[in-house]
Amino acid sequence: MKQYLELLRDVMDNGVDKGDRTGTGARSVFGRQVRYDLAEGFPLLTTKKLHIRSILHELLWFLSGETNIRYLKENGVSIWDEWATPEGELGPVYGAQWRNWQGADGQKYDQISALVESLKNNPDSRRHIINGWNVALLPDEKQKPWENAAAGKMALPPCHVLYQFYVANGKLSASLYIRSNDLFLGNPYNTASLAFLTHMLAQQCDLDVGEIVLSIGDAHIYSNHFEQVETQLQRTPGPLPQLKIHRKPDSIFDYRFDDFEIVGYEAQAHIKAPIAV
Ligand code: THF
Repeated sequence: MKQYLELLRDVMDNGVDKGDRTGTGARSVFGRQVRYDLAEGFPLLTTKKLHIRSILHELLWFLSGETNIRYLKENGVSIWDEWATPEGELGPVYGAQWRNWQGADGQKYDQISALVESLKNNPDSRRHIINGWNVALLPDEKQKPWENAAAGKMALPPCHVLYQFYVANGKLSASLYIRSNDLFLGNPYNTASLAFLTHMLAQQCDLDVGEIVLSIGDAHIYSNHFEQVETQLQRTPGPLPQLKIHRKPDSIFDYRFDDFEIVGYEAQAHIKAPIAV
C-alpha cells in the first residue's frame, strides 16, 4: 500500500488548508489517482489495523438496497450513525440509487442487476456503470444531514459517485470516481470495499480479478488527523493478505458475511481518529 502512503505525503506537503462543510478544516489537493493490482493481494491497509467487519457489512447493506442503519446496528457497525435521523434513516443514499433508481417514467431501475447482466452478456461494453449522483435527490448543503434525510433527500450526496467496470483477458477491473475523500479514515475503507465488490462480481461472472483504480476529486486530510498521519507515515507496509470466498452464492445479492475470509492480515496497531460529521 505504498501508493496510499505516497498520497498522504503528497497532501501533507502540497495541500492547501481549506475550510469545509463540517467546520473541521482540512488540507487538500485536487485530482489524484491510485491503482492496485488485485493479483498482488487484497488491498487492505497494513500500516493501521482496519475494521473489516464495518467494511464488509456496509457493502452488503448497500447491495441489499437498504438505507436505514438498522442492519448495520444489528451487526455492531456504527460508521453511519452520525448522519442518520433518530429513526435511523439516511434518505435515498447508495442502496436506494444502486437498486431502486426512480426514473422519470415512474419505473425503478436496479443498476446492480443490470451491471451483472451486462458483464455476463456484453463484456466488451464501455457502459458497465453504477451511478449514485441522482440530481433530483441531492441534499441542501445548508441543512444538517439528518434534516435532509427527514425531508426525503440524501443525508449526504454520494462520495463514491461513479463506478465503471472493464473486462479484458478474462479479468474484471474496476474504476471508481470519488468526489471527496477523507484520506485517513475513509480511503482505506473505500479501497477495500471496491476490492470486495470487484471480487464478488468477478466470481459471479466467472472472471479473474484485474485492477482497481480510484480517481479522487478533493483528496483531503482533516486537520485533526495530521498527527495520526505522521505516525502512520513512519510505518513500513507489510505483505498484503489474501481474500478467500468460501462458496459461490446464487447471485450478487446472496453473499453473507461468513462467506468471506481474509487470510494473513498482519496489520500494525490501530490509530484512532475523530470522524468529521
Ligand atoms: N465522512 C467523513 N468525514 N469521512 C468519511 O470517510 C466518510 N465516509 C462515509 C460517510 N461520511 C464520511 C462513512 N464512512 C469511519 C470510517 C468510514 C466511515 C465513517 C467512519 C471510522 O470512524 N472508522 C474508524 C473505525 C470505526 C469502525 O469501523 O467501527 C477507523 O479508525 O477506521 C466515506 O466512506
